[in-house]
Amino acid sequence: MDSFLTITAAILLVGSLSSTASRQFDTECYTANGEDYRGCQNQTSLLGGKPCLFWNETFQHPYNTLKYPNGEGGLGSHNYCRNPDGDVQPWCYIADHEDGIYWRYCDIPTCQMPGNLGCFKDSGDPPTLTGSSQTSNKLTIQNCISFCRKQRYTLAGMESGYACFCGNDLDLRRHGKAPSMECNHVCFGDHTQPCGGDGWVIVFDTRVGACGGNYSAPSGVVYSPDFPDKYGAGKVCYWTVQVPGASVILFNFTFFDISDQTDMVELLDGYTNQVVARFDGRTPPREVVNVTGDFVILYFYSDRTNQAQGFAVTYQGGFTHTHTHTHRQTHTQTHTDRTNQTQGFAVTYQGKRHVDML
Ligand SMILES: [Ca+2]
Repeated sequence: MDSFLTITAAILLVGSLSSTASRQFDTECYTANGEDYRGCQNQTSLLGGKPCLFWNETFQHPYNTLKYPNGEGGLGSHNYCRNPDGDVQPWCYIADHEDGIYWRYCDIPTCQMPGNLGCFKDSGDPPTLTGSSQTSNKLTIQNCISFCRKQRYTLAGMESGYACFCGNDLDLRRHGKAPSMECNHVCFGDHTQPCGGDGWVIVFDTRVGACGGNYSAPSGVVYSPDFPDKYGAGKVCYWTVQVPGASVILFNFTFFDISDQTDMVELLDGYTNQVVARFDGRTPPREVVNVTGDFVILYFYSDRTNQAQGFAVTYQGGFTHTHTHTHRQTHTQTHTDRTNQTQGFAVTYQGKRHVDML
């Protein structure tokens, strides 16, 4: 826990030093179905939702802490929404039964993977996304994204579990965002993924799950090839992350599922091609990786056997020279911490303020 707090403090410090990095990744979920959600929403929706039952009291149901005593699926002595069974979104048991249903999905505004742009009304005439389309009884989020990406569309939308629409532009004012629950019909090709609803389209950025790309924004997220599907066999992918003016780039693997040690992710110095860090099924990332400089290459390789879901990695450039807006006392403090930080993760910032920000 100490090292986790330390890392978090370091990220926050770098974040606060950066004048241009936006906080675009306030999400608590990096998977499409929120299986990684570990937040604290304990009702089915924030407005007028039903209260969730405690997982250590739901012994009459299949998911409870007696059956899963070691925190599997994020269960514990709490009543927070979770997705322990690979459903399309987090859910919880509720006290009242309606038509024999004793559980409900949770609409969690803070749980939306980067690249999922949201759920939108589709009246069909004209469709919300006006490019190519196809239908498939094997539809998954990624095979729709790939279909659209190959035709150079920037957006891919899934509807009713089997329809895929492509487009380049989404008029948010005209189409108005809907709660995630409207878009949680299962994908016909993968029942753990949400693929829109009847008259509702779930829209993704087609960069999600691409094999390679170039990133230059101050912060961003890179997903493994084919995410949220399993990565394919025999993949060799390179992404460049070049943040002009950054003195350091931090990489945080928010999701990591690689099942063997022949598949791997590496971070290389973009100028020297030296490997800075290497991770595989046996050596998963355990802390934030801090790469000095402004240019990093992310590399992924998979062999022919044992595919898994892959990874989500966020990056954040650090700009050590931009502290003109900080107050003098803070300035001295950040300067000291920054010096420590470039030597690794030696920052021990134990202020409660940072804990609260978690
Ligand atoms: Ca493999």
